[in-house]
Amino acid sequence: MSLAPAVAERLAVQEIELPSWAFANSGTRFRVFGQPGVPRTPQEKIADAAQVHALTGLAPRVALHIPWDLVDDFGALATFAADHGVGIGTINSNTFQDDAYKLGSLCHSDPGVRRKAIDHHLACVDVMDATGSTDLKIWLADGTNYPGQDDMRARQDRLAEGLAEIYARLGEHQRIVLEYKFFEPAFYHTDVPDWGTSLVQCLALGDRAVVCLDTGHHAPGTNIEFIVMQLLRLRKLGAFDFNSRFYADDDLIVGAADPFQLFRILLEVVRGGGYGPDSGVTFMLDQCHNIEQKIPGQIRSVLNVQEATAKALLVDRAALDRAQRDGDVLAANGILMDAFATDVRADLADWRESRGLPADPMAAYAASGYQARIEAERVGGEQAGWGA
Ligand code: AOS
Ligand code: ZN
Ligand code: ZN
Repeated sequence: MSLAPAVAERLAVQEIELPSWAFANSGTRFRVFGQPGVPRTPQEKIADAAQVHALTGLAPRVALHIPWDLVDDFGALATFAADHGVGIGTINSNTFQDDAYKLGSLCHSDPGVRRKAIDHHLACVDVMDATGSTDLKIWLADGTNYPGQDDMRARQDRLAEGLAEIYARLGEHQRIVLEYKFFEPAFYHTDVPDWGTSLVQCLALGDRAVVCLDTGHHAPGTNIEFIVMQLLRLRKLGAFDFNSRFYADDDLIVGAADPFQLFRILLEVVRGGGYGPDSGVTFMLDQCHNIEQKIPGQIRSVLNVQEATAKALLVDRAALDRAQRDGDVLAANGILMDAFATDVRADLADWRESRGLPADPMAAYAASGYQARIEAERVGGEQAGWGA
């Protein structure tokens, strides 16, 4: 069996952004295990990401994190990326690692801290201007640990004010992508805990403010595909941070914990018009490879997204519509399960070969000698966030 031409064509437009921090050392709060050959500079992270794209054809952009990827000349960094066959994707801000942000950033009760946080975001838009990036991703660690610690309502108002100033600085082609997360690092309340809060803040800003859904940011048992459906219905889904979780915000390889959930999410993406470069929905990974090798970890991740997408595209829509109209519960469910149970791996290998890509990108990377080269050449790679 081979993929229907329509499915093969749609797979060809898939683009998944890689996070620069996935290539750096990372760990838990207990230990960061260093790995040989990890990048020492933003340029080296981009070079590693370019390997993933060269072997899979799926990852044409690298998302940066400011200040982790700070350089003097971002225009030159974009040129460096282009020379390596990739572009600069989403710019991720960081208002969680400075002492000033202990009690929050855009929501902080001190106007001086809020000013610092707003200015940081304005500087991130400068980076977007210099690199051609169109998305400013805002994830806030803001929240409180104890009831009464701060006024939740006032914090929401301060957030709206700060976001409005940042939004006003955006160019016509640029967007704010506001991420939510139900807990951590704050444990009593979080200022953007859920898609509803992100949505109302985005609605107040305007058309170029959209929600980012990180698949690891929900309580266990949450029906994430329902959220995907609703945000697409409202044209307010702007981006995914894909990863897997078993317990909390585990940032594990996407599709590793629950491939069926990933399939169900992608079904709603396809159903709701969220698939493809013109859909307004950016696919990004937000992962850390704490114990596994990083470049193969990213290769596995984009392949997992592609595999789930292929299965979602396989669903016989006409038959499904019919079964749903007829109220045929088992037939409708069976149509989905048939697509999910289809083993598309050999077809995807053929698909890759037909496009001049290696049939098995994992094996091709292992055979490429790249890993041995970076291990020999790079000494002193740092932890994500504290390098560069
Ligand atoms: C944090 O939990 C979020 O997922 C963010 O997307 C964050 O910016 C990312 O993990 C890198 O720090
Ligand atoms: Zn995220
Ligand atoms: Zn997260």
